[in-house]
Amino acid sequence: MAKIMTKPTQIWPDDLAATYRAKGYWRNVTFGMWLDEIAGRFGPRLAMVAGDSRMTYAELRTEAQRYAGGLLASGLEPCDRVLVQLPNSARFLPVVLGIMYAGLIPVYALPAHREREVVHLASGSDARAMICAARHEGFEYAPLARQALAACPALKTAYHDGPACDGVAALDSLLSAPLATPTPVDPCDVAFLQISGGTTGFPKLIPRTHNDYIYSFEASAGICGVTQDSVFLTALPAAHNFPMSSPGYFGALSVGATVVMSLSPAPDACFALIEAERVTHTGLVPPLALLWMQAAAKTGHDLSSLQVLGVGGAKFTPESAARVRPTLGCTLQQVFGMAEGLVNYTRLDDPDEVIVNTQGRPISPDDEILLLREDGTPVSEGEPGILHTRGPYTIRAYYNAPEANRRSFIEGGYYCTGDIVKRRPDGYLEVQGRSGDHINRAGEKVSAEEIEDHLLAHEAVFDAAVVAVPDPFLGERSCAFVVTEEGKSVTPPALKAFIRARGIAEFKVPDQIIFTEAFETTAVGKVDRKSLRQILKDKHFNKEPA
Ligand code: J2J
Repeated sequence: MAKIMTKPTQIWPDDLAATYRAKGYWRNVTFGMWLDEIAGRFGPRLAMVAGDSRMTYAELRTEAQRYAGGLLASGLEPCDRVLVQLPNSARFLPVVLGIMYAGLIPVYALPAHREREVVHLASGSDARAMICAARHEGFEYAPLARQALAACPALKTAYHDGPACDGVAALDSLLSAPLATPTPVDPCDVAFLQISGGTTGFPKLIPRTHNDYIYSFEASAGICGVTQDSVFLTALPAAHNFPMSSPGYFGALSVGATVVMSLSPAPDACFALIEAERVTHTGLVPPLALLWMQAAAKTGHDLSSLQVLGVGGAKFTPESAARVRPTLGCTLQQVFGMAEGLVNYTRLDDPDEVIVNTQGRPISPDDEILLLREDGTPVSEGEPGILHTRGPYTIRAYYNAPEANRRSFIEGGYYCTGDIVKRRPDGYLEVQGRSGDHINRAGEKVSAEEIEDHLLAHEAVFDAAVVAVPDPFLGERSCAFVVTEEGKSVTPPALKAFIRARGIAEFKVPDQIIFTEAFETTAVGKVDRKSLRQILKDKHFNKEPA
């Protein structure tokens, strides 16, 4: 029986949608139209530098139009999903823009994802095609593409950035006659599916619309001071929401700036690009910002072009924040955002105290913020609470996930971020922690539950609980507490190897494994997972040694 494919949607209530339109947030422009707009306005200017490739806006559009033509000629139809797993190469922008120009929907996978995640994302989105690298950081993607083709019946074709080989087509074979105009789609329709940093099981799919997303990065470009003369460096993996839109390469392209793609976020690679291309703006997660600050003290590269460093994805401590200007010579902009929508920025002209101590305030005057206690009642002024939000670019539902939607959205359509936040009298937010159980490992969110499930699949594992532990380099690392089956044993390296072999991204493999006799129970029986994780964490990491 043919599987019923549900077209992704994202719907705001009529009254709010009318407000967002009336206030000019939603311009009624699709990504295809937007590409035509920027190519029309900035045609001969340099749009992208990636490795040896340098493309003007006009060339970027033509290249995207050629992919669009090829994708439609291959039999894909508007709204079909195309899984994209590309590093920050010269292919990334023309491919994703081409997909959207054709009216197709990209689904963003990270280059670090392996069989489990790729199969989950492809099958969860009913992707009909997949586009990946040939090789990145020593990993060959063709075998992964073959695994996905075998596991996902809807997935018909995989293309990689290399010559055709054994069931995987060459990406170049898609470069055909350019599609002259964008496939007409509704700007309220879903433009792409982004992955959530989820707290439960596998990542959920986040449907973002043309209208809401274009608003978020165009407004961000203004807030981040990106202009036609700016040069934006994409240092973080391009599939992440942060480098995509806060202000990201899309924000930079929206104002005619140049985007530089770096295959690695490491200081040596990026510093050389900053010097060579006179980079003015970039964004980093805190552990990388620390690494850059350390490296800057010793570098021979000229970093003087750098004007703004955005830091977000995880909490940046005030101590580290205060060191940005002295070490890198640029303005720090703290960014507290999420792929589901809401993004907060400190403003470039804010006093140092605000830039150092807060995670900013929302992009939009119509971003609504609710801080609630665990019991759902609003906090009193200045008291920390769980951040709930709705607004012109925050989703109202995940794709095809009724359970998660019941948990993550409350009455009025507010999204429950799970972040514990304090709002200062000046409206700026300070992130204090979170209520959800995930590990924020250098900005990559790892679900405790997902890793526990992998551990439980080992025949020697009776029970497992994964917790986040503060780490001086990563911000947080993962620690798995494991109870073995009676009479069975396994070593930490063997357990790590087992998890790796299940085909998951390396950043999800537990950093630390502690074997323990049995898990805590209370007088009334087993405690819930959340409390258990907290008990284990307190016992092993938070208590002063006796
Ligand atoms: C503390 N926690 C933060 C910050 C995100 C811009 C920037 C980041 C993301 C991102 C993004 C934080 N301090 N400054 O999409 O557009 C944690 C929170 C949040 C979660 C979202 C963007 N900035 N976080 O990190 O979807 O817990 O998006 O809810 O990956 O990261 O993760 P993600």
